[in-house]
Order: sequence, then C-alpha cells, then structure tokens
Amino acid sequence: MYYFASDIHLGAGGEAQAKQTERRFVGWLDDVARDAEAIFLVGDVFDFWFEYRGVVPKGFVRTLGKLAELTDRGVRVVFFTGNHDMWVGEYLARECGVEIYTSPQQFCLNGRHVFVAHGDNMNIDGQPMLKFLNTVFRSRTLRWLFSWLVHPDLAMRFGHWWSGKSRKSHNAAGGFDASLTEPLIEYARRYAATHEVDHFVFGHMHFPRDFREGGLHVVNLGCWEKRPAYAVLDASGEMTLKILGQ
Ligand SMILES: [Mn+2]
Repeated sequence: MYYFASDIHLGAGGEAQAKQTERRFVGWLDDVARDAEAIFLVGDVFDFWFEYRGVVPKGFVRTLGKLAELTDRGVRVVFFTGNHDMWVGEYLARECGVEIYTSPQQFCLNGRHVFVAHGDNMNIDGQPMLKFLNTVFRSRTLRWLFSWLVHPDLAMRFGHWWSGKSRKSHNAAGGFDASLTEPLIEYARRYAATHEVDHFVFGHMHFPRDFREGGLHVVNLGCWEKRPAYAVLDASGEMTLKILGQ
C-alpha cells in the first residue's frame, strides 16, 4: 500500500493545538506503516522550517523520531517540500532518512502512473510577479545570505508571522470550498492531455476532494488542522481519499 498526506502544518495554532496535530500525525504514521511500501508527505508538513548549516528549528521531535524509526525499519518515506517548508535542507534526509523532492514528480506505483505535487506555483506562467517571488524564495544564494545575516530566533519569529499571515489570508478569501481545487484540476486536465497519468495527488488547497471525470482522477489531500485526510493506493492500483477516523 502507498499512503499520501499533506499540509500537516506542524507547529501551527496554539501550543495545545500543535501538540494535538502532531500526536494525530505520528499515530497515523504508526498505523499506516504496518502495511506501507511507502509514505508520501506532499508538502507543508511543517508550518515553518528554516535550516541553518548547524541549526534546525526546535520542536517536532516526535515526528522526526518517528520518521527516522520508519526509514530505519525500511519504510520508504518521500518528502515533498511545500510553500511553508521550502527551505528544508539536508537535515531531514540525513537524520530521518527521507527522500526529498522540491518539484512535481511522477512515480510508477502498483502499475499506475501517479503524479505527485504540493500544488503551489503550478500555474505561474502568465504571472510575472509570482514567478519573480518564486525565484527569490527558491534562490540558493539568497537562502545562504539570509542564513548568515539573520539570527535564527529572528528568522523563526519572521517565519511564524509569515506563515500565520498566509493561512489567515487564505481563510479570509472565502474560506475553503471545492472551487479552490479547480485550478489544480485544470492543470491536471491539460497535463493529462499529453502525458499518461492514472492518479494526480495534490496538497496545498486545504480542501479534501476526490475528483473524477472520464479517465481523469485528481485527489486533493486537505489539511490536518481541522479534518485530517489522506489517500491510499491499494495493491490493485485504485486510489481512495479517506478522512482520518472514518
Ligand atoms: Mn498548506
């Protein structure tokens, strides 16, 4: 079995909420690890992450320990960066043994072509400002400069402020409904016209949705702040979206 989850946003909300989310997530990792060939974490696992050469953010020890334990046992964990944790460096790969991807990928799993992407920056071609910001945020040089110029405590304070602001603006823009997922479905439609894909898996929109249209299958994973959801690809190659605890 292959499992997919995204947008856990560890560290978001108050301390109590953050703890509860982490406990649920680690419990889920334990559950699915029983029969998982691989676990795909499809971006925004952390609400904010910035890594210095010798310094990583405090917290998340249960998650980091669990990931290390699973990969030590031979469970493959595939970690996609999202827009909240795009500055993940080599620490998670070295210390926790996860495979890290920073861009969309296609995998062949149980005989099916599965396209996996966090889902941010998928349609930025006609949008110069977004494209520019994307280049700035992903620049290795700027990241290096930032890490030498900005004290870690200040970087964390900035990051949490930025992350909270981005989540709030998302909420204010009409909350979460199915229409949020339309741009990614449109992307999948266009992509599938020229590529062979059986299942698309996206995160980012914080709205769980299982969309089928003819041969097109697009799964949006939702987020873990309110109603955790995940997807599972079974041995027959079928993919299903599930709500945790149901
Ligand atoms: Mn997110």
